Amino acid sequence: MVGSFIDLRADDAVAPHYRDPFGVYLMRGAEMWRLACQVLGKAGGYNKGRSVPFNGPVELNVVPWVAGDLGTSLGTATGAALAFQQEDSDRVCVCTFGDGTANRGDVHEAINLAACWQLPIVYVCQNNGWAISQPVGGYLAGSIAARAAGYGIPGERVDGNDVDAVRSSVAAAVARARAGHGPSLIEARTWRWRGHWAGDEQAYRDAALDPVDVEDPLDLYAHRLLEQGCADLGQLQAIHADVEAEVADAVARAEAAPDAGVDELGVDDVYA
Ligand SMILES: Cc1ncc(C[n+]2csc(CCOP(=O)(O)OP(=O)(O)O)c2C)c(N)n1
Repeated sequence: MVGSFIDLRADDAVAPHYRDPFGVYLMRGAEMWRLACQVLGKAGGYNKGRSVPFNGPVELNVVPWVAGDLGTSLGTATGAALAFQQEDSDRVCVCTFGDGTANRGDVHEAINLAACWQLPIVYVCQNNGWAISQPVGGYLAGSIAARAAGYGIPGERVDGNDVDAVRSSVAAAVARARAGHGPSLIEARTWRWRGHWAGDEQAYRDAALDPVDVEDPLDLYAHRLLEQGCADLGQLQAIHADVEAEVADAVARAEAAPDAGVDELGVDDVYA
């Protein structure tokens, strides 16, 4: 997620997979405590505590989630790219989605249209091996990156655990889109180490089948920083402690904030 979005301009659009929006909002300057308010149904959320909690401040150019219906976000993302093309601007859209989502019809329709119209968009599939309780082998026989050939666009598979690899692959595709050469499809291979949601007991999972040669992206990057002498262990531990304190503060502040009430149920933000 970080490698996909880190190099974009503020006026570029992002259309995040549902695991990504809060990270993207933070990268684009949103306040953590207000995002926590969104999860807790508090009036202080950018969405005023309304559903869907994924929707943050609109001015950050994060394509809003209009439904929890997976695959539809590729349609809105592709629409953003069409708007950029019609404006004659050099803005681009980067869209992330899962390997399960990749099999919705909407995904094919969106990418095909973007390819025909040479829209400025980069599609990044995060293939983490799972769709809730289903292992990827049960719903995907081929390769997502290889589908690109069928659309007539560039496709690439990258190590999704390596933030630098994702970053350079997305940067090349963004440069291409910005120059008017159309969309690309990137498949970032990773692994879902935890349950589908925080309380998922994962009774369906045989941990013995977890890959042994895959490193957690955060560990991999920490090791790289240490090896390259960019940071020492003490600095990395200090960053962890700072982040933990920041998250704890944000959650405590959100918990203490007022709940959304009748004032948040008005028609403002509904009609233009
Ligand atoms: C159209 C649709 N079908 C089913 C669901 C239920 N659902 C929610 S998350 C999910 C798994 C999606 O898997 P993937 O796209 O691989 O994303 P991941 O959870 O692995 O990040 C499913 C099937 C949904 N939200 N929308």
